[in-house]
Amino acid sequence: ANTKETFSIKGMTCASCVMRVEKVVQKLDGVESVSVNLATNQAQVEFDPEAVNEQDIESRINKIGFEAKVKK
Ligand code: 9UX
Repeated sequence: ANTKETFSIKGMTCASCVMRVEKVVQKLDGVESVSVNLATNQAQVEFDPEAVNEQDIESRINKIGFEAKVKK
């Protein structure tokens, strides 16, 4: 079953940042959907926890220059 987690993301300053994050996260195997909110600096990601985990998602976002952390 898919799960949905919220991530806080530091460093996004424009709409293109949002697009960049959404594009790379959406491409990860196991990710069903991703929605980034620039105003709140948060992303909601729906994914299959058997295919991809929170750390994979954080790492992918960090790799393009932001600072992501899952919210517990
Ligand atoms: Mo906007 Mo973001 O000019 O990585 S794309 S700051």
